[in-house]
Amino acid sequence: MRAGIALGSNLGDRNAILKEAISHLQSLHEEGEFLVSSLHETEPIDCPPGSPLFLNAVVELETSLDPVILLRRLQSLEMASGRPEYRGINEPRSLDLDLLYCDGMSLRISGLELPHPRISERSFVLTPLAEIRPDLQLPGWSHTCLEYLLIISNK
Ligand code: PH2
Ligand code: MG
Ligand code: MG
Repeated sequence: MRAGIALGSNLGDRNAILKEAISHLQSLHEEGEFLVSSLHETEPIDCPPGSPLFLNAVVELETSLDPVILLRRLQSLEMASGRPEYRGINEPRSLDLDLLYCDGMSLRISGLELPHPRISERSFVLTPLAEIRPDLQLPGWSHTCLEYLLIISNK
C-alpha cells in the first residue's frame, strides 16, 4: 500500500526536525520508490495569532502496515520529537504528521479519516504533494492534485 503523509513543524529547529522525521519515515518504507517533496516555508493557517511560520513537506512510502497501526507509528514519532500529547488547537508544534491517504482506501473511524478531508483546500499540503504526485486523484475528488492546487491558487 502506498501511503501519503504530510509533515509540518513550526516550533524548534524545524529543518532538523523534518529531516529527522523523513529519515524515520524512510525506515518504515518497504520497497519501491520513496517519494519526498522539498521543504516549503508556509504561513500558518487557522492557527492562534502570532504563530510562527511552518515548514511543510509530503512523503509517499510503501508499507504493509494497517492504516491504524501506521497512524500509531506517526503519533509515536510526533511524541519522540518532544510534542506534548495535549495542547490547544493548532498551537505551535515541533512535529505534526498527518496520514493523507492509503492508496484509494476510504475510511472513517474515530481519529482517522481517509483520504484526509481537507487536502484539496490546503496549499501547504497540495504544493508539496503536487511536486511528488501531480496526477493523484483520491476517492471523492473531482480533480487531480495539481488541478486543485491551480484552482485554489487562482482564488
Ligand atoms: N497545520 C495545521 C494548521 N495550519 N498551517 C500551515 N501553514 N502548515 C501546517 O502544517 C498547518 C497549518 C493543523 O495541523
Ligand atoms: Mg496537521
Ligand atoms: Mg495532525
